[in-house]
Amino acid sequence: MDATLAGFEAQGFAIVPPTDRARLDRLRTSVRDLAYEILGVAPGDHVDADLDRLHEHVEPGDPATTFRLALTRVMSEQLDVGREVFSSFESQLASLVGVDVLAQRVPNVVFQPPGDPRPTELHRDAPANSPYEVVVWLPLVDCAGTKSMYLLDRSASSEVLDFHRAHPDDADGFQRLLDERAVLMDVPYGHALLFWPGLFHGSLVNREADSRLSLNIRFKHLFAPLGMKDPFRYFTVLHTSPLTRLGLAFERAEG
Ligand SMILES: O=C(O)CCC(=O)C(=O)O
Ligand SMILES: [Fe+2]
Repeated sequence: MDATLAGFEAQGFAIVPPTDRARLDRLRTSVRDLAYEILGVAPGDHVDADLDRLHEHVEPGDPATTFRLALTRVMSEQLDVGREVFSSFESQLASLVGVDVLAQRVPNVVFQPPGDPRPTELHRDAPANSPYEVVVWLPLVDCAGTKSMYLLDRSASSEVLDFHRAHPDDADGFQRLLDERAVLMDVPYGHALLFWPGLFHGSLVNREADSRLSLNIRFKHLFAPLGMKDPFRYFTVLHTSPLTRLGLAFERAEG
């Protein structure tokens, strides 16, 4: 197994460097180009600064949401984000989901300009998503503090769930426990946070000086149990092994 995944099973997450940094850099530059095309602004010479300063061209609130949705659409039309992300982190992702891989068809784009009033509420992705998926949370700028996302590791996620089940009406106690256990992830650009969908996570209002632009996209083994999402709309087949292709052809022929 890839050594950078040490701790993934115990904690439910790992922050890992890419297998192919050049590929990740090309993806980020393409996203910057598409973002600036949507805004009708000429990009500068530094991709980091262009993305960190997106808030200079987009207001928080509704305009930020409109921009995010437009960027999601052009990215899914013009880029093969699933393939680029999988290849950029291939050594870790193949260790987790194997070589018969489904990729989320349309990645989620998160844009959090400073002060944006709509952070991500506390949630966990499973059971709506399958607990056999891995989430790749990919910052396109350096993310730390309130510009990032908070996560509760495996034991903290179990603890808050147990607390909620034992004291369903104690909202203050729940919030106190959450504040104690949630950790804002420090994920510099050039890394990805890989996490298991059973972990609780969310974000706060971005109180830092710069914008957050991040993607999140899920991968699973073709034959692992599904969650509640329609597999044919939500996922696309990214890769199959020669053996799997023989098996699928056999099943089709045997009807
Ligand atoms: O980036 C965020 O604020 C939330 C992302 C999220 O919920 C996810 O990746 O599953
Ligand atoms: Fe999530």
